[in-house]
Amino acid sequence: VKRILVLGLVMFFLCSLCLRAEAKVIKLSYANFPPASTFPCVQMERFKQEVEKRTNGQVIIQTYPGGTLLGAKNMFRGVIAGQADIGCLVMSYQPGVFPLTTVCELPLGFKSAKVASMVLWEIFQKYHPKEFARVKVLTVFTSAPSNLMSKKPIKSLKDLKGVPIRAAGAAGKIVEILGGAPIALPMSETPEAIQKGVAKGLLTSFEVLKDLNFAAYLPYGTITNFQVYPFAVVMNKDKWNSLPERIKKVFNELGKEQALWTGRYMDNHIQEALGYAKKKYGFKLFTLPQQDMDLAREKLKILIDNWKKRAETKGLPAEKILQDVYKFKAKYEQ
Ligand code: 3IO
Repeated sequence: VKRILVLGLVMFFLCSLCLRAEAKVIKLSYANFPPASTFPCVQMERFKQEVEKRTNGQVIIQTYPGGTLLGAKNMFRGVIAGQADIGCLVMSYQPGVFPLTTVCELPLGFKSAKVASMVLWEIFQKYHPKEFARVKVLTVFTSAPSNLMSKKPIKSLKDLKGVPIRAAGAAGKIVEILGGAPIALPMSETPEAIQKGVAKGLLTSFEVLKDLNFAAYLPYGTITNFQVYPFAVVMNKDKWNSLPERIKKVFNELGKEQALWTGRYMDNHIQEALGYAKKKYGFKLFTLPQQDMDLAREKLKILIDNWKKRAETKGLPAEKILQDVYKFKAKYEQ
C-alpha cells in the first residue's frame, strides 16, 4: 500500500510538471503570401525549425504559406493589427510606405542575394527605420538580382518595347524607363497573369522558373541584374513585448544568421532552377549588348535621384544612407 501511495505521488508530481510545461508553450502564427515551394516560404520553415529547436519547444510556430492567413498587400497591416503574430512582407509591394529601406531596391549593382541581404540587415541596424517602429523586425533578406524571363526572346532593349512585364516597386519603374509596360502585381498573383497571357514576361530572380514552374510559360531569359526585392519578417509589437527575455534573446540571435542563410540559399537555388529550366524546357539565356547595358545604367540613375529627393522630404539623411549602402556592399563583397 505504501509503495502504491509513493508511486501515485510521484506520478502526480510528474504529471503536474508536464502540465505546467505544456501551459508555458507559446504558440505563434507566421503568415506568408506566396506558395510553399518558393524561397520566402523555405526560409520561413527554416526559421520555424530553428526557433523551436533553440527554445526547446517552448515556442511553437504555425506557418501559413500561400496567403492562407494574410496576403501580399495586407501583410504589414495584418501583423500590426494582430491577425498574424509574424508576417513576411515585400517592401516593393507598397510604394511610399518604406521611404528609407527601399534604398535597397535601387539599381545599385548588387551581384548576389547574400550581399544584398547583409546590406539590408546593416541598414536596419544602423538606422532603425521609423517605418518599422510599430513592429519588431525579426529578420530581413532580399531576392537575387532581377533578370527578365519572357515568352519571346529579349535580346536588346528594342525587344522590350511595349512588352507587358510583371514587376513591382522599383522593378516596375525600371521596366517603364526602359520602354516596357510594367504590371505591378505581387508574386502571389503572378502565375495567373502569366498563364492568362496578361503578362508576357517577368522581372525578378530566376529561381521562380522552377519553384513556380514559370519555365513552362517563359522559355527565354535575359541577364540584367537590375535590382533586388527587399523583404522583412515582422512580429506584432504587443506579442513581442509579451515574450519572456530568454525567448526574445533566441529571436535576436537568429536574425542576422537567418538573413545570411536565406541569401545563400537563394544564390545556390538560382543555379539549380536554371539547370532545371534548361533541361526540362530548353530555357535559353541571353545577355544584352554592352551598349544597351550602359544605356540602361545611365537611364536608371534617375531612380536613385528620385529616391534621394523623396527620402529628403521625409527628413532622412539620404546621401549618408546611400553612402552607407555602398560601404556595406563593398565590405560584404570582399
Ligand atoms: C519572390 C516573391 C515571392 C516568391 C518568390 C520570389 N522570388 C523573387 C521574389 C521577389 C518579389 O517579391 C517579386 O515580386 O518578384
